Amino acid sequence: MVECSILVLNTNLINDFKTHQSRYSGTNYKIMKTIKKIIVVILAVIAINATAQTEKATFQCNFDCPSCKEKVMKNIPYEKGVKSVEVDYDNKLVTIEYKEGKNSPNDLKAALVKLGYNTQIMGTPTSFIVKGNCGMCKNKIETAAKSINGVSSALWEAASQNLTVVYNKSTTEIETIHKAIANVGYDTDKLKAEDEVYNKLHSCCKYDR
Ligand SMILES: [Cu+2]
Repeated sequence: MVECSILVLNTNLINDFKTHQSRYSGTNYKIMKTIKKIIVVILAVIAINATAQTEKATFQCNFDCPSCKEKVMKNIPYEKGVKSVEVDYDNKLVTIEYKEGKNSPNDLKAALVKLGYNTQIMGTPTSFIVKGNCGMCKNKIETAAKSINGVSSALWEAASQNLTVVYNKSTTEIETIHKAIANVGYDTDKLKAEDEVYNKLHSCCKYDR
């Protein structure tokens, strides 16, 4: 009789375990499914962030001592969407790279003002190749670029053939800047100067083409 009841109890225990086990594995399955969904969402967010366009903006600030640079480098990276900060102390320029849609030149300007600087938005910095040889070329290339309304700075380097312009996107288009440079005889990586204009260049300025 006693043995019999133990046997019944055991059978009950086994059945109980079986039902629990199936219930647990059901729960596990649901958890796994949820985890999978979460992972897919996380991966999607990472992918979106990785492909998010970045934008650059350059600002002029009234720096008066080298610690200004440190202050900007220390604080601006904490602003929304900021990916990198460069300070050109000599020219009192700050260039900030940020994720498009996460921040704006106006908000970044406000952040610099909050740090105590009188700040002007210069525009978007862009670099492209312009062919040339000497100091005379440099002068003509930079002057042509700066003659366009909305271009706040232009710097050409003979060694790298690289021109960096800072321009206001709402005032001018990059194509206009290329055109102005080609018009004075210099080939850019997007636009070739007319042969007629190139031929009129000073002999020392006739770059290889
Ligand atoms: Cu030249």
